[in-house]
Amino acid sequence: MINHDNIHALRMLLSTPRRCVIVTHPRPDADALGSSLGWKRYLELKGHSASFISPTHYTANLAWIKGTETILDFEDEKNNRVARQKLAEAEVIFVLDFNVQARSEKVADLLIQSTAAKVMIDHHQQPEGFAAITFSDTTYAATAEMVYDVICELGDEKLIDAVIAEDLYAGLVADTGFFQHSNTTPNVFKVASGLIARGASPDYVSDKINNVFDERRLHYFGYALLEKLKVVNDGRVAYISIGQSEARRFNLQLGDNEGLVNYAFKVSTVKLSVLFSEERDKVKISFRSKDDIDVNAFSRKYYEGGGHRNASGGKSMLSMEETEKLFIERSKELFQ
Ligand SMILES: [Mn+2]
Repeated sequence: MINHDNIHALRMLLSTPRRCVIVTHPRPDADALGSSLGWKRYLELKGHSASFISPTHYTANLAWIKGTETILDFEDEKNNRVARQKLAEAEVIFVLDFNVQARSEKVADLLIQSTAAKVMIDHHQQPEGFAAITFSDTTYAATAEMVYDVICELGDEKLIDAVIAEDLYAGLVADTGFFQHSNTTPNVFKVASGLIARGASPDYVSDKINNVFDERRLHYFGYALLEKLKVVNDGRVAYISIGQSEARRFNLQLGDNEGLVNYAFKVSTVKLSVLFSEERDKVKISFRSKDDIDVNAFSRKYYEGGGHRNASGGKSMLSMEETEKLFIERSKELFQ
C-alpha cells in the first residue's frame, strides 16, 4: 500500500520544477535500472530535470532497457565528474531499489553529505531512516511495481507512455521471475496489466531478458551443471562452486553467472541452491531457497550478507574447500 501522507508530501515537493537525481544500488539489475529509468522519464515529462547515477557499471545484457544511454556511470571517469556536479546541484535525490546509503559504495559519501530532500522508493527489508519521504514496503515484489503505484497515486497514470511502461515491466518480471516467485501477488498482476495496457510488450521483454546468452556462456552453464553441481543433505541442498581458473577458462564477464543458481531447482527435492564463485580475496555466495527456508537470516548469521527470504547474497573469507565443508554442515540447521 502506498502511504497517502507520503504522496501528499511528494506532490508538494514536486509542485515546482526541480533538479532531481536518482541513485540506485551498485551492479544494478533490471529492477534497479527499469524503475530508475521509468521514474526519470516520468519526472522529465512533469517538467523536472533528472539525472540517473549508477554507482558502478551495469551488465551489457541490460543495455536494451530504454534510457540506459543516459546513465551516469560513477565508475566511468568522464561520467563521474558530471555525476558529482549533478549531486552537488540536486534539490531532490531519489533513492531507488536500495535503502542503506552506505551501500551505494563510491557514491555513499556524497549521498550522505547531501542536504537535498531525499525520497526513498524501495522494497527491501530494514530501511534506514535517512529520507524525508520513505516509500518502503516489503510486500511489493519490485521497486518498478511501487513506482507504477506512486505515479498512479499522484494522478498521472496517463503520463505512463510505452517507454515508461516497458522499463517498469522489465523490473517487474525480473524480480518476480516472470510471475513464478512467491512475491507474485494480485497487485503484481494488476500492475502488469496496467503496464501492458500502456504499451509494454511481454514477448519483447521476455526475449530480451531470457535469451541473452552467447555460445560460450551456454557451454559454461553446461559445464557447471555437468561437472560442478553437487546435491547433498538427502537431496535438499545443491551447490555449484566456480574457481578463478574456471572463470578464466570460460572468460566469464560481469553477469555471466546470472540465473545459474536457479537451475538446481529443476531437481524436485532441492530446497536450497547455492553458487560459490571464487574471487581474488574472497568467495562470493548467492543463496536461493524455496518456501520457508530463510536464506536472508542464514546469510546475515554466517556470511556477512542478506537480502530477501528466498534470495540473498554473502561472502566467505575461507578457501573454497573450507567454505563448502562448513556450508554443508551449517545448512543442516535450516532443515531441522
Ligand atoms: Mn528490486
